[in-house]
Amino acid sequence: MEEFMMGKRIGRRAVLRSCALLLLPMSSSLSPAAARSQAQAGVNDTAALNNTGNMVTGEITGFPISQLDGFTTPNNQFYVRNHFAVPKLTKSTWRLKVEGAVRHPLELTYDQLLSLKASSQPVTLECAGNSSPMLFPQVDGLPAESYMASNAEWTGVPLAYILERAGLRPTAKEVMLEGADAGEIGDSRSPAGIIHYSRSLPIAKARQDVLLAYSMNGADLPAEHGYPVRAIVPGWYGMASVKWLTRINVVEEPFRGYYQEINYAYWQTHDGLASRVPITELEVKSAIARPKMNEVVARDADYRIFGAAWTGDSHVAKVEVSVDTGRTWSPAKLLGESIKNTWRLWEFHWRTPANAGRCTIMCRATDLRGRIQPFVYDPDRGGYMVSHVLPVHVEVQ
Ligand SMILES: Nc1nc2c(c(=O)[nH]1)N[C@H]1C(S)=C(S)[C@@H](COP(=O)(O)O)O[C@H]1N2
Ligand SMILES: [Mo]
Repeated sequence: MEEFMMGKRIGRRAVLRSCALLLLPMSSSLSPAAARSQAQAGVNDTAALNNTGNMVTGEITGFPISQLDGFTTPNNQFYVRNHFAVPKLTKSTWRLKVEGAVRHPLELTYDQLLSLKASSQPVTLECAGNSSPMLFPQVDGLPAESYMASNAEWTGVPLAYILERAGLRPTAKEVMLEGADAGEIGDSRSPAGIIHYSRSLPIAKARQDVLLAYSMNGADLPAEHGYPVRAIVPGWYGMASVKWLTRINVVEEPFRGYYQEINYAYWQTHDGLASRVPITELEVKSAIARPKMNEVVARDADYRIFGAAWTGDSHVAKVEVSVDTGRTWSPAKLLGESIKNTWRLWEFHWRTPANAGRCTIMCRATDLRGRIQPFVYDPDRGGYMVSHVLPVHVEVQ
């Protein structure tokens, strides 16, 4: 069937594509196999991503969440998710084109962007594929070491200002952001040729709080995080924050690109009709940084359980902890102040059991919109948006 659909383009590549389909029934940014080997290695594992042959060179590097100790993730620990090779861009040759349904198409240089009024804001990014290895019990524990979420202070120019200067036409519907990175994806659901990484935002979101960032924690963006300029879309999953941004295209129809509708999209069913919906806002979620999965803790001792919690377009209202496999829950202490679109650190002082044995710890966040983490995963999310309660098992000795 695959070969039939491919028409004339049957060959080695088509065969590889069929295999890839069999191996990857779910549309996940982090395939089970890739996630597993990446988590085991605990380091960059580009080879694991080449599951369709040798056409795509991506990178997945997690943040070792057990090392969480402050609000801000250092740049060299911030998780990395790239779909193609990092493009080699320079400040002097970088240009940002703004075109489409605008009155005044623009082409900005880096210096021009820097001359505009800047704003700074901490924003937590989480990849829509974060925690997807947790869906597979046989890899119990691995994601605790490799988290696809991190927090940084970003500085740049509000996208709203650029759109205002370009002058949106009344017909403008969405703002498509395109990266300089490109490649051939090579699965049966992708175009055959080379495509750029691109995502779109509704006009309202584009004008609300999106930043065209050139600085991360006070330094130039590192190459792998989008040097010299990237978008930061607060409160949305990471796929919206397009790196190596070089083109903004204001479109009059909903954008239906690969990373909009095929990848980073999921099924929603209304009235018995399932339709494909792009992933947007973050779900409410909490993570246990310590103890680590399968950590050995002393019995009858004080232990500080520590973690982070975040949500989209709201604030974390509370985090609860259970140390008895979900039977009883107690409030954790939320640390620092609540800053919108960033994670909130929390702690819970636990008196460990008097007797040795295995113990299951869970945490569960609720936001001010009343959203609470569920206990089960909705399979229509296709491996993305893994936000249900995830247990951590420890050995009491
Ligand atoms: N141009 C471009 N932008 C991109 C991506 C990409 O591959 N290319 N990956 C996206 C995804 S899926 C995520 S989760 C975030 C990751 O940002 P980070 O690598 O700085 O953590 O970037 C997003 N922006
Ligand atoms: Mo992502």
